Amino acid sequence: LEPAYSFMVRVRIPGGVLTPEQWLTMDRVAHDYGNQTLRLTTRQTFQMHGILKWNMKNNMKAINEAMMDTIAACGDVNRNVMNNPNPYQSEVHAQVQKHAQDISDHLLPKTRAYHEIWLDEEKIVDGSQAQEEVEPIYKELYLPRKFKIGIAVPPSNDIDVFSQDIGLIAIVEDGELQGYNIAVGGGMGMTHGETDTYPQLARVIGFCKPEDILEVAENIVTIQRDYGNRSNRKNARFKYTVDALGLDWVKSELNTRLGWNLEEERSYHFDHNGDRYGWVKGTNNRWHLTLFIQNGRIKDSEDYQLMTALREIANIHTGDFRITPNQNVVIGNVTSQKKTKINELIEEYGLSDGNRDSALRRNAMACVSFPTCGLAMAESERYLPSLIDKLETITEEAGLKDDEITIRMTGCPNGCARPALAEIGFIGKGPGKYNMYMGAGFAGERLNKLYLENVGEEEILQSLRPILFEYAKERTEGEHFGDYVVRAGHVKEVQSGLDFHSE
Ligand code: SRM
Ligand code: SF4
Repeated sequence: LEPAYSFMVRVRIPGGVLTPEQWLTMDRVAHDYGNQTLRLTTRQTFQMHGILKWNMKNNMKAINEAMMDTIAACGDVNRNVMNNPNPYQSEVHAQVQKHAQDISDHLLPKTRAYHEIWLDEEKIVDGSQAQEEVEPIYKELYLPRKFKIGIAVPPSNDIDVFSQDIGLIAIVEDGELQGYNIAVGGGMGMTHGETDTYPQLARVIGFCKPEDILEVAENIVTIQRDYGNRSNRKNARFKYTVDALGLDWVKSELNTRLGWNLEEERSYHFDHNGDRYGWVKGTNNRWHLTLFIQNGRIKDSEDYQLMTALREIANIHTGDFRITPNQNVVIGNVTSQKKTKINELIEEYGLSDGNRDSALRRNAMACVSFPTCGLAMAESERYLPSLIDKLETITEEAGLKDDEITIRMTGCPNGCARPALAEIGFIGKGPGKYNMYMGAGFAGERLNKLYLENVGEEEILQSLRPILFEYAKERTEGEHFGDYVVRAGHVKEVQSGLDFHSE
């Protein structure tokens, strides 16, 4: 008898945009084959947990029949391409979304192995033919490590553009997309106790026109393919290649490979890296509603029928769904007529558009961690909500109820909820113990710094309480928490990942 091995499946959805029919498919397969929950991820897609080995093939087929797949959602290739769901500027969004989709398609491995294994496509049996299956971009060895690309549309940095291997910043002038600033060498992962591993910010090296974006992305990927560290996996991400060879070298190598030079970077400004909740009207007279989904977990519980509610919305919705980079969902492109019906469902099920939750909670994210993540050292998704309950009591007392402070927690230093870019970050060390970091920029433009090591809940609350009260009293007009704790000297400002571990 074979043991009941169970798997996690991650879907590829560039920019997180899907149709109501696709939403309904995901809902159905989660019930038929998964653990009756869906998990929205920090890279704008779905994960499903608990799929038994003998259900895997049917599960994959059902996803593919709905015109989605799981190709390159994991592995040493380019991962799900992120894009700002941008309900405010729908026309630009459509263009940028197309670029996210094109980059994703262009960098997709060309092998048919996936189709042979999961979709019963006929196998290539002839040896000579098999040898001919060459990956045009990845070649024989693929990349040294995973690779991530995201597009931000200022003023929103919701995709955390500086955490990406390639971060693209859309430059929009007079409502027209001019092109992209190109940032390289960001990433979040590190290993506790190994200071040659660190989170790093991507840095802008230039600008290119929209029509050149595929060529630029491909050539950056091939630089990492050719120069990335293949002997030490812990230093194999592109950020280490960039730091080892230098930004100037990367830029000049890229220009050489392109045969033309990137233009000077254009100016841009980010306001925030979180989501903006509630209804907004887009430029196309359609409405967009961003709903708050705590830590991206979609499930039904006795007092909150979230999964059922979203299914009912999908049943009547004629627009699209957009998974956000902060694990939330936008019900997008809603007509005025459908808006009334959707509002009725929101009321009936008591769904939260963020305004029913505190400013602290709607700016918080946790990675999956226990019980499904094999790399977890401490709780995250299951624990952060109760820590926020306690922090809310403090922020209310301090008069900070409506103040937005970003909090992110991960169960280990891999950084899946991008904790090094949170004004208050918690990174799991062991059961009930976290390293606590403070001082990142509210717009995701600065990393945070270690404040306390290996602390439990009591120490976390005891140490944050006076700082939050002090912040409420001492802050200057509009000053964010992350900026304040740096100014007040609680933590040193981190200019680059190379300073992340310094005293
Ligand atoms: Fe992640 C590995 C979950 C976004 C850095 N990540 C994992 C695995 C697959 C654990 C494993 O390898 O066995 C986790 C599955 C847990 C589970 O039970 O479901 C996992 N990562 C997630 C998700 C679901 C977290 C979430 O709460 O949403 C995110 C899925 C993204 C997606 O849809 O593609 C997720 N992971 C990230 C991000 C954030 C991002 O990409 O914007 C990061 C940091 C950014 C970066 O890559 O630098 C991230 N995950 C990692 C790493 C460390 C990589 C490194 O450079 O060291 C690992 C471990 C590894 O690769 O060896 C990892
Ligand atoms: Fe797992 Fe660590 Fe990623 Fe959390 S940060 S999901 S614990 S790998």
